[in-house]
Amino acid sequence: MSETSPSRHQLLIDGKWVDPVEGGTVDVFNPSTGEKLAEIAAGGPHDVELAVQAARRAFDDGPWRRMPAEARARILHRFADLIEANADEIALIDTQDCGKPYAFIRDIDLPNMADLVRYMAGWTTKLEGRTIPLSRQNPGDFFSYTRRQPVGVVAQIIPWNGAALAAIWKLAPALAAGCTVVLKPAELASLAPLRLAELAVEAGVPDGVVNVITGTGAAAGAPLAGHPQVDKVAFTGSVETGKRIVVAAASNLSKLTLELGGKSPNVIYDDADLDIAVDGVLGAVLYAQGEACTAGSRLYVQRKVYDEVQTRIAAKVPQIKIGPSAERGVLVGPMISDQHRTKVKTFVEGALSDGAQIIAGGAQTREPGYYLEPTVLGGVDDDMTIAREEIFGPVVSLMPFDDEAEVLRRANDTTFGLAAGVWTSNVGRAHRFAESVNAGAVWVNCYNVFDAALPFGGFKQSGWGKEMGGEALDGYLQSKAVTISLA
Ligand code: TXE
Repeated sequence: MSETSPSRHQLLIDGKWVDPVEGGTVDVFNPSTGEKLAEIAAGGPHDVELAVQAARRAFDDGPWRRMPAEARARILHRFADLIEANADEIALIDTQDCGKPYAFIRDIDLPNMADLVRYMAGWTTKLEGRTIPLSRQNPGDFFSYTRRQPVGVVAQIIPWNGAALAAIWKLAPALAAGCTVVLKPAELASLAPLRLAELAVEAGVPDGVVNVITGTGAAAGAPLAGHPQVDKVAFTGSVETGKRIVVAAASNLSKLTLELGGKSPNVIYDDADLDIAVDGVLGAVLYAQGEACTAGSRLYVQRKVYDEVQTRIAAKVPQIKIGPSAERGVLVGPMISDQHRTKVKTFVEGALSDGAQIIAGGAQTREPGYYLEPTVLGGVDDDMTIAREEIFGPVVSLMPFDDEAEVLRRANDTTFGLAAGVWTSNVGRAHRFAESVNAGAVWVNCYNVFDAALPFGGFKQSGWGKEMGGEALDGYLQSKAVTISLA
């Protein structure tokens, strides 16, 4: 893929690459340079219709859900092998498309993606039901058992931050369960999901099992989310769009899982190892330049070490390498778009006019590309917008606290509940925090540790259901109770 000659991409429907019925393309830009990178197909309602019909046929009449589980597992293992064999290329495509630093995609996301596909391949042969003795019948009169069966045609709508990873977090459990899929990547970053779908087909996934409709949320996402032939919608993105998806899915009462935003607290106690904690909390918010749902954007520091932590952070921020996401050693790449950069800058300006001060950085921009310097803010109150809303950029608010009860109350004073971090050498304190914080993922003396086997998903307005782990499969299976008279 060259930055000088933009690539062109079609839709994947029923195993074939096709142009959208009504034609049209969406331009895609490399956020590191601002140059046009690609043209993706502008899918619309007609294309959604064809893709859903293909997925419907593949589910109702095709071999995918009927083949021996071991055969489905083999195809998934081949898919994982292909992801590994093409890891450099997928990472390059994704970094150019979404601006997440190459090393993070290549060394963290890609291994997790291959792991997850293999992990889910392992589950295909273990989707067991139960035998259940009926409580009001004589044991010899009836035999009852449950079967776990795929939920059906699944619409998967994913965001632009770490698009390759997002696609696999969605595809792997759906395919393992035996569902068929229509995937709608974000219009800002569709290229890695398209390449992954191509690899799924190459691995032997039958026609119609994986379909990809690119295009905007309004033209492609909305008709897909509300389509009457879709049995389940799985969405990752903003809370605002998540609520629209709930309304759309409600028209058919489709099943729904949601992975939404966060405003995650990160807590440093005065007994923490500050050498580890300071690097850890910076990584927690600067990972993927803050364009991560788990970004630890509320940093609570116990008063005794507050000045020390502030001084150390202020010394480290200027040393962080910002630059083109494909460049070696870059830790902070560009924002996804100029529009998003402006949104993040506006949050910082708003905080300053609310009375916050800049401790380090300052949301300076540089050209070309959509860069934004990491910014650390002090003097932030819990009630300020900067401390309440998801910023989705490299911005962190530093706030002092005095005791355990206070910081727990403040950590939980949010509509979100995705992730939380705590840095302490006191084991009891760590466990008390983990027990009491309202978040789906809690990290102790570490942050952003993900694993194929570990369920991930939020409390409160951060979402419904889980990605990864055995629990992810629950979103793609339904249980059927069968009762046989033995009379
Ligand atoms: O997200 P959207 P956007 C947050 C983050 C960011 C803000 C806006 O704060 O600044 O959201 O980002 C599709 N029906 N997060 O606008 O709209 C859309 O095409 C069906 C946090 O990019 O949520 C894309 O494929 N689909 C989040 C997907 O939804 C629709 C990750 C996500 O886009 C649709 C992303 C509709 N009506 C953004 N409208 C996280 N926490 O991980 C849009 N889409």
